[in-house]
Amino acid sequence: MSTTEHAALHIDEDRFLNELRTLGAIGTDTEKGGRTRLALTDAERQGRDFVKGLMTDLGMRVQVDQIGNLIGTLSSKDDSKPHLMMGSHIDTVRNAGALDGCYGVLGGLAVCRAYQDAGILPERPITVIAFTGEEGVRYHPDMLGSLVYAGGMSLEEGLASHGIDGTVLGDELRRIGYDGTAPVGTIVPAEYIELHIEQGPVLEAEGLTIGAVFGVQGISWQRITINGTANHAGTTPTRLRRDAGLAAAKVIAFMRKEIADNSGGTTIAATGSIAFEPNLVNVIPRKAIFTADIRDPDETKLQEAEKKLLAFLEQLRETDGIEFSTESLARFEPVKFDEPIVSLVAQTAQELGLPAMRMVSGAGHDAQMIARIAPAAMIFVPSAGGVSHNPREHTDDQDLIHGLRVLLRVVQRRLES
Ligand code: HGY
Ligand code: MN
Ligand code: MN
Ligand code: MN
Repeated sequence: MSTTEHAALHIDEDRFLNELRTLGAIGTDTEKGGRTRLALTDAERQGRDFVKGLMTDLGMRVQVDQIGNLIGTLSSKDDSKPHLMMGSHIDTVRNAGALDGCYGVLGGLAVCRAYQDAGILPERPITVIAFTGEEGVRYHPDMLGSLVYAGGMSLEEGLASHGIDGTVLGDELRRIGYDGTAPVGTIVPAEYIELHIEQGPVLEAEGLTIGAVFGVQGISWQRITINGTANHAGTTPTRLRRDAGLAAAKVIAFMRKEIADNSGGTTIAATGSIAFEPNLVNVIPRKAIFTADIRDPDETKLQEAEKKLLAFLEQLRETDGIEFSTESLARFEPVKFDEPIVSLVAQTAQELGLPAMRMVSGAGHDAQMIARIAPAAMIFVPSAGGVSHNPREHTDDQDLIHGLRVLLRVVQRRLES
């Protein structure tokens, strides 16, 4: 691309910010705040329809693949060349912020619009994907759509995934009309670049604008079931209790105190979901079902953490007289991104006068799955207060635009190379 073409490309910033607000408003929960667009719910379908409309308006070739990934491809000077791919997700957790995932999908479309507005065909096709079920909160594991796309999970297994609400992923795809027919994973890109908010406090604390993300930490999600004995909360002496609720509480505290706090600061652990049975004020719980989300950038340390947790559960068998079982919901090793693209992100930020740092992502992302089939990297912008998965999630418009300008420039450089 000539330098004049280079200079002609501009992001339509107002339009991008409006689209982000429009998408962010879909699934608004006036009662508890934020928005909720769990994967394949009606609210997420509305979000999908909105993104599909933008792709169509851009004159993109729009496909939905068999796991429901929504794929838009912009034609180029030579469509036989390998695609440049960008993407992320538009599904959310409950009462989420407006930016997680949407920023990367709409950012990719804004880059395509810059080419279209300038009447310039990119050197190679550009594909933007909104992946199915990145959050993994309704259907496990997380990053399910990109994992199937990258061949890390079979299509059959993905479609058969059971939701926490008893639904089956394939049925819900049909119900919302996104049971696509395009085979999964057919576009293997020359590179994949994902624009995302950091969702943590690092960039803000360092006073920086851009994160050149060179990897993602390892993730271990488990569902733990502890079985005790239901008994009368008033009459049963402590020594006779087999209290599944107490045992669960001990595990949750153990994960924080003995696993996370003792790890030298790299291992983190949380229980985000818990349920007791029969879940009544005066009955000692016979059952506790809860999740363990443990992460570490180092695979060996993550395995150590998992072993410590298992050993503690075994110990509780003796001390608390309980039985237990565990089920893996997601297990992904740490991922390293493509060094040349990571360096290009850092160098581009510098050229644009934006203070940047190299960093690892604490959150999981679709990029870590596409990295299995193509060189991949991510661009982060700061999250105010490091808050995310929360209605208060916020990034200043100026930072959102800075991140987008870095994305545009990185795309141009990759298309020229
Ligand atoms: O859990 C995660 O890191 C991602 O948001 N799914
Ligand atoms: Mn995300
Ligand atoms: Mn998320
Ligand atoms: Mn994520």
